[in-house]
Amino acid sequence: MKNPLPRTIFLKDYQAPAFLIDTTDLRFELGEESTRVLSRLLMRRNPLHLEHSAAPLVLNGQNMQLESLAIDGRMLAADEYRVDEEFLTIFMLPRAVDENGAGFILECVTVIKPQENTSLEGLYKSKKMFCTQCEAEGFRKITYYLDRPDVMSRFSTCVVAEEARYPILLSNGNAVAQGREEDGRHWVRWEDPFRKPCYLFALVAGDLACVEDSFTTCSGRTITLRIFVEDKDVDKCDHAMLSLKNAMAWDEKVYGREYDLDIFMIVAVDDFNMGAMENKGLNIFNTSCVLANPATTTDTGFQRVEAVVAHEYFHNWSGNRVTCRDWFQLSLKEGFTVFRDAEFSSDMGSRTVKRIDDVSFLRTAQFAEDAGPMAHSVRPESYMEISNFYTLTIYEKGAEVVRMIRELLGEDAFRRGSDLYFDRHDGQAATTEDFVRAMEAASGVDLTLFRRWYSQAGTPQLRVREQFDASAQTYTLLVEQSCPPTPEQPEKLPFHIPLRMGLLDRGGQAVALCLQGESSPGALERVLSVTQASQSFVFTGVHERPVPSLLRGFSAPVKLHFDHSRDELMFLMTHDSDGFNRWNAGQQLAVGVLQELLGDYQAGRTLVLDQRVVTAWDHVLQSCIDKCRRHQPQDKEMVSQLLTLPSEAYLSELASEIDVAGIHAVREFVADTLARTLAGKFAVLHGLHAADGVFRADAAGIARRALRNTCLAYLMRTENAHWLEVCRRQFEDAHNMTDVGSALRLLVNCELPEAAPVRRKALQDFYTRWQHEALVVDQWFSVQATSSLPGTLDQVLSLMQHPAFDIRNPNKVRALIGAFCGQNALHFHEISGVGYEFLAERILQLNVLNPQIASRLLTPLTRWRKYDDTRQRLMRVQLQRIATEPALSSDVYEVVVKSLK
Ligand code: B3K
Ligand code: ZN
Repeated sequence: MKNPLPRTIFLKDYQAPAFLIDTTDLRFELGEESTRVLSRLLMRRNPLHLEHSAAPLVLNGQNMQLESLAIDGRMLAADEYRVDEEFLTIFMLPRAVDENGAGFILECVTVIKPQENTSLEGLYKSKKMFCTQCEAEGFRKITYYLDRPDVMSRFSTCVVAEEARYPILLSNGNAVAQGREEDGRHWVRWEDPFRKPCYLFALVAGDLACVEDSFTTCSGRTITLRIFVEDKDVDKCDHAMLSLKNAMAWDEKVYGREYDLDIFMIVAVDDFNMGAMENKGLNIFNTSCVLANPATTTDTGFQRVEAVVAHEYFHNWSGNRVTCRDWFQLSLKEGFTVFRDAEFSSDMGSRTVKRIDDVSFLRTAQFAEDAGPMAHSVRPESYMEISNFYTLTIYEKGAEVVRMIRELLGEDAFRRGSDLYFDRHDGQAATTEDFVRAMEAASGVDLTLFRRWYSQAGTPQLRVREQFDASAQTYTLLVEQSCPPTPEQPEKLPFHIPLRMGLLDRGGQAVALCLQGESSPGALERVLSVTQASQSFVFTGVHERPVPSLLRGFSAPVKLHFDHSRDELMFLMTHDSDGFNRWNAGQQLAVGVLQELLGDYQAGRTLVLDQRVVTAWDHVLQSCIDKCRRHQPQDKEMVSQLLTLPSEAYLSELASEIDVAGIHAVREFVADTLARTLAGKFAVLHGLHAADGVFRADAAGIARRALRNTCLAYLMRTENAHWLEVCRRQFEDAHNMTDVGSALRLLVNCELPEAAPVRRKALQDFYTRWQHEALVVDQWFSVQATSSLPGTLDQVLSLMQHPAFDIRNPNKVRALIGAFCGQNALHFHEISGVGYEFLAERILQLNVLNPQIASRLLTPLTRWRKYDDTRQRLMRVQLQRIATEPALSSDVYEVVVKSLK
């Protein structure tokens, strides 16, 4: 446990490190009781440090026992240093170190207990395997060190362990020597030729099977690729391996980045706080982000594996070769790398659907974060616990910021900018400012105002109005921007917003866009640079009032308001040349209708669905059916997206006060009405995409399953027992988890009385069949935790007693507790407050075991301001209850205190 009143760290206080570590030689003696860590550091004073030759040597270190300490071979006496909860301070250094900057060797032996480390940070055991997680500040739980990313060192690591239990011993870089000792132990020595910060250090020891392949780089080097998993999982590595090879080829082609070591390893572990970690040459992954086969993994699961494998691989350049100067720069590597992996996924599958998925996620979850008590900018000014800043803002909004730079620069200049950035900063610890400067230098584009995206939090609002002057043949867009206050930032300056847009004439054709004062004929699409609080763009030569298509491809992470009529939205749904905006028009149509219905619902009026929604959905169905019959190509995954109503989470984010039950009720009403009215066409489309017995993991296969299951979900709403039977058969007969899981989800949420026994049997059979596959059991937990039927909390409570549940395993916690509290608004926000009490109890329990997981789980409670008075009070009571706990981790403390402010 850390200091109960954590310090706030400020970006403005950044100072270069007082010491440097040129080389780091480590020896790990792994044992069943404890582990000894011998460290030998070649250090010297940093000539760039302000207080050169005065500062004492202060090393970070926590939860460890110091066995011995020596400088240049001389053991230090107890009065020559001080050890406290967080630091090892050495007062006197040899004279030559202070007088002429000479190097010295610091040797230190510490003892740690990985077996007792439930925080899953530092060195810990997952099942029978030793593994590490050092980012951000886990290395200090392994040995005393300068645990900060701007201290880069050359590492060598000797891992020693009992050979029978731990035949595989891994660390970063290349294995350079190995041997056996007489007592049954063996050892392997690894050397990493690249300097790196300690957060990229990794070690693994275990009894693991290995799947091996190779990749030949653009310069002809052969790289050995190894994925280490438990023996039973070797049949689930093909997809990760293929994704890795695709990612390696893509990074060469799109960014000119070649892999640098001779070996690249991935290890899968069961107990892991996040998705994966990009340690140099030795990525460590949550099993959920590596293992995939059709029987156990949904299509979404496959896509996640591909994205995460690529993301971690891409970090080798954007993160490892060029790393972060300090943790305020986290988005330098995360935002850029998320952008890179999103582009990769777009190239591997449907670009439009990938964008739709990403924007949906951003607009619900990141916008909510930006409007909540933990809102922070992409480059935060301060933090108490850095683990709390691995957020959607740093990752997802950070990626949007990079995407906007590309919008403003264009593809070619962006690539020149990224080349320059890698060139200039290879081997360095850099800042977001370095990144922006390289982009400016390579393009000549001035990003002065654009930099505000890094320093200002909150989601900008863009209000756009139009004016058409028939006599002058001008069409004007009046753009106004503002940004709501966020903690510590009451006022905001205007952002530099790239607004990609086009105009459609009444026939649906693109209008040439010629801005006043320009002479060229005008492109059919352009990116307007919005930089002021209020600004007009006048287009000339416009003969009739056009329909504007704004923010194409979601060119900036803003909330756009434009008063499109419902008829115009329907027009855009069919005619917009931008796929994202076609989808978005349908969503906006549905949002408007749903919001209106919510007003009716709250006023007790009868609900009547605007016929235009039915017409729009009918049109999507019919044109898909027509194209299928004529065997015309179409993006069917996109069709399935077009048929999906805005989520309750998105509607909640848009609401000023969230009416959980009302939102649920009106969305159900619209979905039920669409299902009833269009049942015939849903049935035809379902029939056209019936399972054909062949499983294809490619884009066409994924789209086919998505469409089939979207149709089935509507058909299940028709309360026709036939579809219940179809669903039951799909559950029993399908051989892939996408179809099995979708059917199970539908059964679990089906309100028909005759569904109850089918549901019970399905859940039972599913568990019996998959009890030995932890990741499938996670799906079983989460499908039950997210059920909208009554009694779900009781079910969750009883599942917590299930032998398969383990509160120490983050995947299980996320699948059951996280899913209930974060994805089941209807039950979590039940008006008695039992959901809130349930969560507070889990937080207190996890605060001790795993503070990072506890703090993440807290999110739904922190959003109390968005609810009615009764719920606000109940949520705050639980937050206060957590706040009074005496031994709060810094992770939970920071979130609780900030959300109560
Ligand atoms: N860089 C890691 C995240 C580490 C989180 C530490 N609390 C994974 C990633 O973003 O690739
Ligand atoms: Zn990352």
